[in-house]
Amino acid sequence: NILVIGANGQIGSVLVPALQNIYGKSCVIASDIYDNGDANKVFEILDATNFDALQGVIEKYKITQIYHLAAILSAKGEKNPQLAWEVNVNSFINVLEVSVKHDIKKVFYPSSIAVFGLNAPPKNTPQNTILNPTTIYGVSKVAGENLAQYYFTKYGLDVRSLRYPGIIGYQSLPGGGTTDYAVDIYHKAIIGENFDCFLKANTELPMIFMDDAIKATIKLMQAPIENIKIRTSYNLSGMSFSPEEIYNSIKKHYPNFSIKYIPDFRQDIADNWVSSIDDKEAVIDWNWSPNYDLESMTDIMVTMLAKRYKSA
Ligand code: VAH
Repeated sequence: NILVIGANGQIGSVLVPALQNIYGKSCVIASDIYDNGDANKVFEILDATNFDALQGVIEKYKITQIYHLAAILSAKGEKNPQLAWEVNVNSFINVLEVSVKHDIKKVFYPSSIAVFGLNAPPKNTPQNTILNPTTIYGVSKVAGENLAQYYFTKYGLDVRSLRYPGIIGYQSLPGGGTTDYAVDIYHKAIIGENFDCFLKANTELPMIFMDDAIKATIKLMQAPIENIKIRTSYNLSGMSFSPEEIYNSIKKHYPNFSIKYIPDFRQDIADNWVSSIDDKEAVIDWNWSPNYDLESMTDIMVTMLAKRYKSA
């Protein structure tokens, strides 16, 4: 059975149905610190910073794989660094420890392009470069990547990881991220409101459409173990764009849509991130290739969200 920790989050909300489609509903155990009432899944309330609670769920459902998606993201983390460290790192250490103890076969760990700072080449950032993140979120993800590699090397635990770019999808709302402007902008266009963007027009960041992020996650986890050469975390790239570029792609559908750029503290976070990613190791090791670019993503986002708001 598969346990998804943080199942109600931006990624978890989409990954759980994707895993249910592959493995069957009864084999996927969704968990989070709160129940969102969606009955379409096997659900357990779980705070993974509590080792005994985590162990109890593992034993109750005879878990053999864990997707650990619980985290406090970059912007929210800066408001409470201690809590972000506790949630992001202590929960992951619990997952690693319980996985060794209960012979869990595979663990997925989400890292992020937030691990890169100003000492990494900003364009086509390579897999192996200096990681000097400026957010506690990025620091916690560098720690997590090295913990993953340590537990693989020392215990043979099959932990696999992706450095997700900013993820954009229509199925769920993100929370507390610096790239989340790129989700909110679609919602504002569709409900006919203007958009106040908290980043400058030319702030180019690495991004990926949700369906590509889910495809990459499943491809990585299903790859033969001998193909996995990176045991910290794989660079992953979908596309890169700036607020101005995504605004212009939406404007083709909503000619009257307007935007104002009002940078806040999240501009400082974005200014310390890279703008595009070289993910050639993912291409070579497990045949990664994204399906979506900005235009095809915008077409789907606009179509799906317009439907959602019409039926609401
Ligand atoms: C954030 N969406 O903005 C996350 C992600 C690369 C960005 O880590 O914090």
